[in-house]
Amino acid sequence: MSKNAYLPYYKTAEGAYVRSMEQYREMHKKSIELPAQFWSEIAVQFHWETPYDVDNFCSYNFDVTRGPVKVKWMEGATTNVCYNLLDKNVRNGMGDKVAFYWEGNDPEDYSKITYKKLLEEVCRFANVLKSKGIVKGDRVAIYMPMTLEIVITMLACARIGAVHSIVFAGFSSDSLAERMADCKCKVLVTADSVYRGDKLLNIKSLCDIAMDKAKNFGHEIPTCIVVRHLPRLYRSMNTTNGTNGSDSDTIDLHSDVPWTDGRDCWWHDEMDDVEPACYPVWVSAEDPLFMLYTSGSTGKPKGVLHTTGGYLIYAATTFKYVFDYHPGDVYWCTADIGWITGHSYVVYGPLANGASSVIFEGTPFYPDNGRYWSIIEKYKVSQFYTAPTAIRALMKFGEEPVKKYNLDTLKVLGSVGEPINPEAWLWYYKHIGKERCSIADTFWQTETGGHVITPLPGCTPMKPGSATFPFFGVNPILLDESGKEIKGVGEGYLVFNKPWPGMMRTLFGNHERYQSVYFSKFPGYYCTGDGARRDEDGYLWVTGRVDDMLNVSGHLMSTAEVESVLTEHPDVSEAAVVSRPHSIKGECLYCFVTPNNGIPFTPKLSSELVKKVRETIGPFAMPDVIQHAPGLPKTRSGKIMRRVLRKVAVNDRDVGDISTLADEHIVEELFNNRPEKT
Ligand code: 6R9
Repeated sequence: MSKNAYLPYYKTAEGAYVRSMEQYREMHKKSIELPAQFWSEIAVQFHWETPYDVDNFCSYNFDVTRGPVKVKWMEGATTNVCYNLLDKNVRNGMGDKVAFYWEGNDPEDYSKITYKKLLEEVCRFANVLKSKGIVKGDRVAIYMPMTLEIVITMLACARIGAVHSIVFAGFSSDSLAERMADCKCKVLVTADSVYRGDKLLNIKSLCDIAMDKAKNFGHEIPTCIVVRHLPRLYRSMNTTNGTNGSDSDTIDLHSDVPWTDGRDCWWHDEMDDVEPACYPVWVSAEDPLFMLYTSGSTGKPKGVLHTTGGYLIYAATTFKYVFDYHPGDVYWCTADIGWITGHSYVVYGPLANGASSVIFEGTPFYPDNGRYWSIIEKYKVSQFYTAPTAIRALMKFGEEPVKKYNLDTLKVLGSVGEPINPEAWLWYYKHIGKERCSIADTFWQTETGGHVITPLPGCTPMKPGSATFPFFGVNPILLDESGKEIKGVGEGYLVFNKPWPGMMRTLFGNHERYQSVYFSKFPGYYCTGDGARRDEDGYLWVTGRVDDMLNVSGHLMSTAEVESVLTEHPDVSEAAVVSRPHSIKGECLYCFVTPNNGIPFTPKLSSELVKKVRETIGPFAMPDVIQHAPGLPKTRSGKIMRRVLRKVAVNDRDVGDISTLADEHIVEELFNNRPEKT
């Protein structure tokens, strides 16, 4: 093993599900060679109303030249995901166990819900949906903050076989309208307003605009159900901050919310007089469970469709092994439920394992920069799952905010969303995990449904920045441009040649596009669109989207590689690198750099960075431009929108659609900050 590998903390502690690389390799081998046997031994823990047939467990075709692409698991079996997440756990004596600790934006605002209570609420809301005419197969759009009601809505859909389509409650009204019209939802479930930090967002007004706009796309939404979240917030804002809503007693909250009679109704009114029991609808293993839009670099967003049986067993199994979740642990994933990470690892995976988790509504910076660490202490969190962008943002404030809290309960630290640069990895490992926690750098996508490349905490020696090895059932392959397999050490397109249970089945209403986006580049393979490198120990290093590659004077390199060098500098908080056309080199490097809090951007810093890249990667990688970036254009899930940076680099203001950015103003600022005035 390479001297750079970090040993997992479980190496010395008994009790992990997978305790050695030998055991991992054996299990992985079985999952690839005997998938039906491997997965049916897992599926047996769940309830199947009509049993699956082990001899016809999985069928698929990945090769477009041989007919339509298809992926099917446990076809013919019937089940209900909600039943498996709630009824089954309640029946097994876990009714009084806490399913979720809810922590509001304001630290004074918190509550919890047990499995039994959650089941009752879900049944109630399933009955509400039924009363609105929702039946199996209908789509329900959800645009909600991180509340317990969003979970209740998802599971109520699953209970009656309806398909939820969540749109992250930070997307613009245009994005919401387009997605609602595309999935032709019959109901929209939302909330009146929400506070993010100290900013009040009027969600319902935005939904009204979106519902109007959807009509322009030819789709009218007959019903909108609204959670009254605002009074809860006014109440809490009063206790901590006298300037916010201090007149809340005198405000008529109902009349403050824009309302269309006949279409809009309050959640609490509807929930008042419905039965707390609802018989689950048994659906086929291949019936849809949910759809979730993910943006493509071109064209309309893609409605990724996940089905029932395979997704259930995959979300459950990845959650159990990747976080090594044991009864008694408290797990916390900071992702918004509006992203796939929230679907699989706030809701479906944890509940399928009978876990207790934290749901957090707020931001890491409110009321101060220690909020994440205070929540870990408060709930005695044992597994914590967040994104590199959050880690880097918090690193900026140094160790002081961390030191105030007791983080001794932590065992596993997860990372997701983009490659984690070694600098951030090491900070996470040292200052949050105190060098005794395992880090799970989980590579996956909306399309994969669950983790596909990830270390396992009990066994995988870690290397900072590497997602390491495939999860069970996943067979990663690297291909070169001509489609030839790269065996051993090398870098290429990351693809898979066989399905795992949790992968997407189609793009909603557009199987053609599904085939052309994911299966046409290399017939016979699912193409992730990411590049990866395999090192001499067989470790996989995901280098980022293939369209984020740079070719400088014939040297191919990934933007992630250069960014990782830049962020190693002690004064740098974040960096993003794009390529710019160059008359001699073909392409050159244009770097955007955000210094740490309080550190000025100086010519000295700039030349140190140029030198550092040159020395670490090589003279060919020497950046042509280092530009000061007070902030980077990020989507609301934290991914850097590099196509915007490429426009800044060439001073082309035709930046295209930037509605999915968390802060659109930063784009103008970057144009104004260009060091070259041409
Ligand atoms: C789960 C999620 C998917 C894209 C993916 C890749 C990047 C995610 C990563 C990672 C390197 C990791 N990505 N996790 N890259 N290491 N651990 O983020 O889904 O929003 O669909 O994004 O994110 O580029 O292709 P999604």
